[in-house]
Order: sequence, then C-alpha cells, then structure tokens
Amino acid sequence: MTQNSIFQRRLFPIWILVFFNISIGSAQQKTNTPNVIIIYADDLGYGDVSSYGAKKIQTPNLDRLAKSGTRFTNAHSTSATCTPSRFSLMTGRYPWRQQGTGVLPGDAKLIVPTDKPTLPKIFKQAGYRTAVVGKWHLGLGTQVEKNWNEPIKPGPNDVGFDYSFIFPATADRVPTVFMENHRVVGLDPNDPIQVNYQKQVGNDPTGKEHPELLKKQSSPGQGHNNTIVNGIGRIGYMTGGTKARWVDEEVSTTFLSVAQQFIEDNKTQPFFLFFALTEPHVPRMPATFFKGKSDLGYRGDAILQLDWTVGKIMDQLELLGIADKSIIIFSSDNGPVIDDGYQDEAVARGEGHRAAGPLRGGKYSIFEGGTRVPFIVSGPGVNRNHVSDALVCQIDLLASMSQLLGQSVPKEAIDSKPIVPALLGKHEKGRDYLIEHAGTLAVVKDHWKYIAPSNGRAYDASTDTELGNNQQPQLYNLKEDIGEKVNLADKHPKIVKELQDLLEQEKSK
Ligand code: NG6
Ligand code: CA
Repeated sequence: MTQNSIFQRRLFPIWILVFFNISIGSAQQKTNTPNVIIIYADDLGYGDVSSYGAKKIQTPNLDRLAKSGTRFTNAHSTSATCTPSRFSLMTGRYPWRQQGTGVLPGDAKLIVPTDKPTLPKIFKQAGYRTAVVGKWHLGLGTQVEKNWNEPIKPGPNDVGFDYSFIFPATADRVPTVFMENHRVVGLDPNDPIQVNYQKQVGNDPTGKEHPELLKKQSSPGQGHNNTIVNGIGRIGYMTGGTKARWVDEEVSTTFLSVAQQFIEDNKTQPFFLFFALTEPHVPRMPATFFKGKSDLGYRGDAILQLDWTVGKIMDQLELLGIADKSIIIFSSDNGPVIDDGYQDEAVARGEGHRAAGPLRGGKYSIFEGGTRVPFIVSGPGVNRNHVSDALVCQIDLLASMSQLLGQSVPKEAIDSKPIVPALLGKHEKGRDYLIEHAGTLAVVKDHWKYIAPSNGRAYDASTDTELGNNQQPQLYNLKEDIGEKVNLADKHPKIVKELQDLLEQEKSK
C-alpha cells in the first residue's frame, strides 16, 4: 500500500499524518535538489569515446558513466567552436543572436551579460553553492585593456558563480595563468604581468624568432608563434608573472584537485559545479604519467587523462556517499580536430582513429561533426544503461535545470527548452528542432538537416576540415545518411522551403 493511499484512507491519526507529511516533504526537497556537475571537454569528438564506438582508444570511466546513466546519440553543442558554445550554455541564447561571441582572444572583455539570467544563477536561486573550475573563454572585465595585477571584474563571479578557478581563455592563449575569483593565482607583485594581442610586450622570446626554444611536440604548424611559455609558442604576447605561469603538464590535475576540494567543501549542501576540462584541446601536453599511454600521440594521451579525471570525480562522489544525490552531465564544447596548429604527431599517430566517428567534418564545420558530441547524463532519476536518440542541446540545460528545480524558465533564455524527461532518458522526444552554427547556420528537424547557402570556404586545409559551406542549399537525410554525403535539396524542394522558413523565423526572433 502506498503512503498516499494510507493517507487517503485515514488509517492514522492526523498528528501522525502531519508528521509523515513533513518528513515526506523534506525527502522530496532532498531529491529535488540534486547536486549537478557538468563536465565539459574541449574539442572531444563523437568518435573519441569507446562507448560511442572508438576502437583505438578506451575510455573506461566514460563508459562506466554511460552504463550508470543515459548516453545520447543526437546531442549537440550549439556551435562548432568553444566561445559560442559556452555562451549559449551559460545564457540559453543562440550565440549568433549577439555580436562578438566568436572565439575570443585571451584579453577579451566579458561577453556574458551580468544582468541577465544564467545557468549558475538558476542554481543560486535554488540555494545552491556554485562554482566554475577550468577553461573559461568568455572574457573578463569591461574592456580589452586591463591590469592583470589587480582584481579583474566582472568575470565568472559576477554571472552566477560563487567560486571560480579558471584559466582565462584557452591553453594556447596568453596569459598562461590561473585565476581564482578575480585574481591571478600566485602572482608576485614585483614581477607584474602584461598581456597584449597586438604587439610584443617585454623581452620574452617568441616562437617566431626562437623556434630552437620550442619543445618538439609543440612546435607550431599554424600561428602559435608568439610568446613562448614552457617551450610552447602561444597566441598573444605576455611578459612578467613568471611564478604565476602554469606548467602545462600540471594544468589538468590542478583543475581536478580544485574541483574535488569544492565538492568536498560542499558535500552536505546542494552544489552546482561547471568543471570545464582543457583536454584534448591544443597544446596537448598531458601529465608525464599519461605520455605515450594511448599509442595515438599526445592527443590520445590527453583523452586518457580526461577519462581518468572523470573517473576520479565519480569515485569521489561514491566515497563521500553523495553519488546517489549527484547528477553528472558530460559533454564537449565542439567536435574534434586533429591538427589544430601544433606539430604534435596527432595526425600521424592517430591514423585509423575516427575522432568524429561516422560523422562528416569536425570542429569549425557545419556538418554534424562540428556540433554532435558525446553527451552522457547519470545520477538520481536518470534511466540507467540506456541509449537515447532524442534531439537535445547543451543550450537546453538552463531551461531544464529551471524545470528540475521547480522554477519558471526565464523569458530571456529564448532558445533553451525545458526537456527534463528527455535529459533523464525517460522520454525519447527531446526538442523539436535545433539550429546548428559554424559561421553559417543549419536546421535539424526530425531526420532532415538543411544547411543554409554560404560563400565561406568548403574546406580548410590547415586543419584538414570539411567546413560544409556551399553556395547552394544543402539537405541531408540524417537517418539514411549520417555522413551527409548525398545532397537531396533538389529532390525535396518542399522540405528545403519548410526548413528555410523555420530558420528565417528563428533569426527574426
Ligand atoms: C584557432 C587556433 C586553434 C584554437 C582555436 C580555438 C590557430 C592557428 N588556431 O584560431 O589552435 O585555439 O582557435 O579553439 O591559432 S576553441 O576550442 O577554443 O574554439
Ligand atoms: Ca573547444
């Protein structure tokens, strides 16, 4: 007999019912405020994970996560690069609605509005402690010119995170320092930092002038020849802050230990952690322990390090006895790229490994390889050992977390859909359609994908990527042709028109 029916039949005196009600109420409270950890990889492809079909690399921890939850086959970032995908994850708005949301330099100003709803603010409103640990790449401060030796505001702490431990942009962009809350970590005031993306500052050697100082696995193929830090040429110039500069091999374990400390500190109260990993983005410089472990070069080794990191978080939740109260959402900010501007042997050593799996294109591409990424959800209320084909997007997390926490979806988050049943793997229907973005735009609805005509290049030789641009409309049947090989636009003008209209309607919002 259920507790409800006991109540209905009034078998117990009222005071017992009242008592029961209270305890049921607080139990519900508990399950309605699960901890949420988003683990966000950088440039990890659909085919880089063994549960997604990778054969040449094994990711046992991600596979364990998939087994304990739901693995999505049709999940997306909004965009085929980092900054725009993160922008939409934070705001619930497509990045192409706002100017200046492309890949940012390391000295960019903050692009997330401080006065609008954000994903972490949803959690804060529900009484959670919130943190971001890892790659930020959404800008800092109010302008490009800033003093890195003083607190820099606004930043992550001003858009909803109680605590932040980040690096400002990417591993290949200066400044190569960590920032805790508003400040550079470990900065010696007698050795101030200066950063510039226009011209050289100070006397630090550059990759362009001193290639002999570069490590073999990190010599630049494209760009990446400004200031050298740890034998790696970066994008942008910096000087000073010598003690504050990170050691590349330690970046990942530094983030892990900070993330674990945050989890430990908040084990008795609801928390939201956005754990933004740097793997397998360039420069791939895994901890010594992982070097050579994958047989695929440092890119593969970085993926093993990523997988190990995910396992460490899962183990910690178990040890603390909070795994059954914690939802882990794992995904990647965009698709894979093998050569992203360093000669790190990823191309030669990665032969036979299909980082995008069966998908065409990868990072930078409007083909599915650009935005269709691994996406795994596990935790309380999530269907276990399940594979879902529902169409879901990271942009939906804002609305869905509002839904999960019993809040109304903020009206500003116009592109975010509340799809909790789909995200928990309990319903196979996700969103109705999705706009994908990589310079040009595409619409995916049911099994059809329409790519809007574009004058952009069809192919980028430096990264060996099919960008997917075409001056003609493209239409693909993803059910029969996941590799987007056969353009059916001429055959199905009505479907083309319907999706074009849908795109125009979305653009005019
Ligand atoms: C490109 C960089 C690439 C990477 C990318 C951003 C060169 C030649 N290429 O401009 O290495 O940093 O920007 O990647 O410099 S993302 O994942 O943060 O979007
Ligand atoms: Ca990325």
